[in-house]
Amino acid sequence: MVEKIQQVEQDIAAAVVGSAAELEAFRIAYIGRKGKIAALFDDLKQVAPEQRRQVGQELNRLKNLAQEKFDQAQEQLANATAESADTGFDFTLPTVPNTLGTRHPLSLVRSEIIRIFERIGFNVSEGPEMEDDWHNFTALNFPENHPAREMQDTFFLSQDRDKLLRTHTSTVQVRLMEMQKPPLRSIMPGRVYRNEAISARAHMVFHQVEGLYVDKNVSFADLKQTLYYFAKEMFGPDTKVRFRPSFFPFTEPSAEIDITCLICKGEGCNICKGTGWVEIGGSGMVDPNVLENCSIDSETYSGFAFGMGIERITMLKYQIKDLRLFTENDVRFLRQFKGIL
Ligand code: 2NL
Repeated sequence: MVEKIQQVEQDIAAAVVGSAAELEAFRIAYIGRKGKIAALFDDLKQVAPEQRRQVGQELNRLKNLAQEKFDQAQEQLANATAESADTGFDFTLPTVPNTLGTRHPLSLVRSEIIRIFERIGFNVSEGPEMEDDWHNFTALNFPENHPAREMQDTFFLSQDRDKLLRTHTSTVQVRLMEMQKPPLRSIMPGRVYRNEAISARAHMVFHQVEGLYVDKNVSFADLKQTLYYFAKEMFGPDTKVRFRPSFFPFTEPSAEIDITCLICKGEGCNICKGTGWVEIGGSGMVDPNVLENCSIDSETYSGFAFGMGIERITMLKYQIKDLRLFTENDVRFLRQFKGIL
């Protein structure tokens, strides 16, 4: 019996278990229920009782030896398989970061303006950027050869000056009034063009939003309340609004719209030049001549209109000091608007 145990121990030490097949053969030969060690345990019954304890201990030692060899070989084999499964990818490399883009601040503010006006029943209208004299000037009550036409620094596209790049989005309001009859409640955001030198405060391409409300009995009180509501929604509930008398060819009476300076809260700073107020746009009651030019009866209907610069509102809201940042596409600027919808 002792000799048999020694023989099996030598066989185990000599066994080659380098492959999955060899390992399985080893398991069946030594560890399995029909293997050599199990057979030796069966033989234990025939051993003389006074030796049985010692032989039993030897057999247990042999059993553990076989199991250890099996476990070690199995682990080595598993590691070797993982290494050889080479896919050509290096899974230890860092990942390429999937960076989200950001919306342009002008686009953010444009959307916010639309949302604010949509809540009080305004829809959005759009029109062409290349216009004619009628929609940009004549229908809007600009007299022929009037200096106001020169003041707009128009980019003309034709010799006869009848093709031009729109200088305001009022052109869309004219088209709307020509095509649809009151009640009309619409805002017109869009790109406009003026032949000006580029600086921190001016650009030849910029964005406007104009609004128009035409119906029976529309009054200046409606205009004021609409713009109060807009200013509080856009700039915060503490914002105050004031109207200053002004002149536009297409409105009568006309008023410029100021809000309390967001930077100093009305105390006076360099943004508001010490006045505590900043201008955000112009407004007024639509001139009856403009309504008639668009075949709307000015005896029955009245309306108000307003216009604001989207760049100006964005600069005030986000405290941006130079207009040129909007067109330079410097990602250090653009990335600051991350996560804002
Ligand atoms: C400004 C001033 C304004 C309007 C735009 C308008 C349009 C029609 C009739 C009457 Cl069709 N008015 N638009 C009225 C007053 C002011 O814009 O400073 N914009 C940046």
